[in-house]
Amino acid sequence: MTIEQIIQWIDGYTEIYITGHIHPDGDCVGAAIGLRELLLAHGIKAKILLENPPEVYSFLNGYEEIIQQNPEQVEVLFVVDCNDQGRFTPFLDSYNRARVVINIDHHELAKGYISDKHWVEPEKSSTSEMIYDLFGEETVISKAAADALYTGIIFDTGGFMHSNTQESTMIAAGRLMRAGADFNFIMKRLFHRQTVNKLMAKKIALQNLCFLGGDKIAATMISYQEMQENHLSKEDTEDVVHMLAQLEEIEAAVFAAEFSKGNYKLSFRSKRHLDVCEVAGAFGGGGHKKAAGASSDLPAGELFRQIEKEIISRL
Ligand SMILES: [Mn+2]
Repeated sequence: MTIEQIIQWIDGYTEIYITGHIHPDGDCVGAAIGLRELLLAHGIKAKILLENPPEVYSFLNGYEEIIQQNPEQVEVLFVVDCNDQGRFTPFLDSYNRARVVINIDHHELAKGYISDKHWVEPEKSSTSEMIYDLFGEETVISKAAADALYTGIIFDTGGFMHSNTQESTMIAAGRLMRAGADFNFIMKRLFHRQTVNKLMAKKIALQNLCFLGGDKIAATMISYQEMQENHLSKEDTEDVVHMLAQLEEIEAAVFAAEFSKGNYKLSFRSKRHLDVCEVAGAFGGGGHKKAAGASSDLPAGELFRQIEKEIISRL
């Protein structure tokens, strides 16, 4: 894919927006800001639509201009890092009204998801790495784009730790560093920023920890009531599944977070061969082989019994 091709797709349109998935993460925010900067380098102005972009990304140049409501007029809607129209519900209205929907993602598109144009590369570490590729050799990478794309890459690779990290990822990171990405600041901000609330989330998760499937699965949850009582946000809980996935003895880690009453956001991690994307698929979700997510309205006890069954049948 080239930026010239994408520019052809949007030729003649002026109301251009970029959105991503609900609960936007580092790759989603990074890819959106990076794409906005790339379009700007080609004289095209685009605006970003994301619901509740996490405060941890507020250092990125462009964060302040993120819009949270559907705009009056949308002609082109870029959708980054999101493979399913069920995952950008706040902006479904913009999706329905856009003349051209362009999907850019490193997840396989979900069945039934309709976009006018799509560019999908499942072997890429992150959508941000794909946007980096679009810059090509000729386009100058602004500092804003470098910080944003670096953020997206290290978010999705866990700081170059996950197996999705490739030679191309490191080359991209090196060039982003040369373009001025604040690499050590970003790494510390994303992965080594402890807060009392994050520690409380881990404490509750450890209190609720149990082992399922003959101790092959480490599972925990944080209930809606625990979220409320401890004033925890979704961001405060994001280290929990990683903490469990560090356990040497297990095959899978599962974290169920009841962010809204009666609905559990599920995070799955695989240690070795288990494909948790398939497990998440059994609950209507998806993701990658080693990291996936879903959501469920089942009561906690029943939910964990089903999760155990789905995982054990695949081990
Ligand atoms: Mn991603």
